Amino acid sequence: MQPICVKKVLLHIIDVSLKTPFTTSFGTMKSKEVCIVEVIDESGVSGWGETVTSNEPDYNEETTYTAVHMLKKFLVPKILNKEISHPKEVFDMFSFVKRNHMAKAAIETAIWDAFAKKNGKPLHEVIGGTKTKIEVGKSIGIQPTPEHLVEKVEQFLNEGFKKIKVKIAPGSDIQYIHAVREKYPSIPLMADANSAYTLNDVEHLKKLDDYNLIMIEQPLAHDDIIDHAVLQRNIKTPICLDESVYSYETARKAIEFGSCRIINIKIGRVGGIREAMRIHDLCQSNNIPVWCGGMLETGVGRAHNIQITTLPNFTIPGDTAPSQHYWEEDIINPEVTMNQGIIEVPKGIGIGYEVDRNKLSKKRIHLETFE
Ligand code: OSB
Ligand code: MG
Repeated sequence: MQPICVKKVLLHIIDVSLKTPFTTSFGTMKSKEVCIVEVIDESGVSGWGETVTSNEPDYNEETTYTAVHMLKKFLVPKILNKEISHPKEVFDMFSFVKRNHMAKAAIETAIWDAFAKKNGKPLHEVIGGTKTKIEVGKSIGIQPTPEHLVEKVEQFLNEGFKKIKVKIAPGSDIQYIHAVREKYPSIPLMADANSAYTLNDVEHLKKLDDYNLIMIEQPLAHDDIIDHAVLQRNIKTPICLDESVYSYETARKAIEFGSCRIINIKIGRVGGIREAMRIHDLCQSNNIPVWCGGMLETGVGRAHNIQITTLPNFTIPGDTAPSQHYWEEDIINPEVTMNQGIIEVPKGIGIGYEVDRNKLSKKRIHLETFE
């Protein structure tokens, strides 16, 4: 495979508004600024990545502007004009920067895209993914009442989604899950707490064991694996970790400790495709199923999510819903579409979707160029 040398990097900071505000245990998001990273190599090929951050440091410590700062000051200078023989080297090139995984992943994923395009291959082929279709679930934010939630669940089941994920928080949990289960006793159903509980809530969380959930995602602190291991010994529902598995090492420790039985892999949270693949392989050899989480991405981040989900141990439907669920108009062509809960993996080179430069520039509030 041909190496790649990035000659130019563009940071397109765009402002996007969700069609429907999304409420989690940490708040409601209506719109956000994100940074779309474009890398251009010496032959003029563009590769694309996305910071998957939002305006607030509420999911983890990063925000769009901390990511932009890290990119400008440290990450872009590190890769500019360097010959990179394979994008799997980029993760280690960034090891001089602690954490800031979403900033790193934004540019690392762009380099993977450019490398795949330069070598005339779809990205999933470069990473060894084999699926041609992927199954999709729907993540539903906290609703005003359980009745509102049941209505949404009905709508999404009718659209064909293969899994329903319900956001929960203290005060909006058992009664919501109860209402959904009463109407739908056997659908694949799970809850995501986004770190809203503590070990003081063990007795309360035990009540979820009555609802045959496929998992509860990140019930305890965003950076914890110890208390999760204690909780897992006390509840039957499998725990899935999201926030607190931010690296291969945290995945290894969580598995060894028994802190979870399932892992949600997000490319941004772990610092890029290379690390996401290592976590995928580790989970596979430990019989820990994985699925691809979402961060309400635009089409660029979503396209990468689709590509990584082609790896074989992504056996649970991911949160990679179609573009029209998030945006009036996405920034890629074609938009991501779904048929009865299935997305066809695009056959085109790189991420398989084209960035629409008109739509990108309409939403752009700031552009920075480095060469
Ligand atoms: O915890 O998975 C999460 C959205 C923003 C931040 C964190 C999470 C989420 C979602 C939405 O659940 C997933 C999506 O549809 O993109
Ligand atoms: Mg989550």
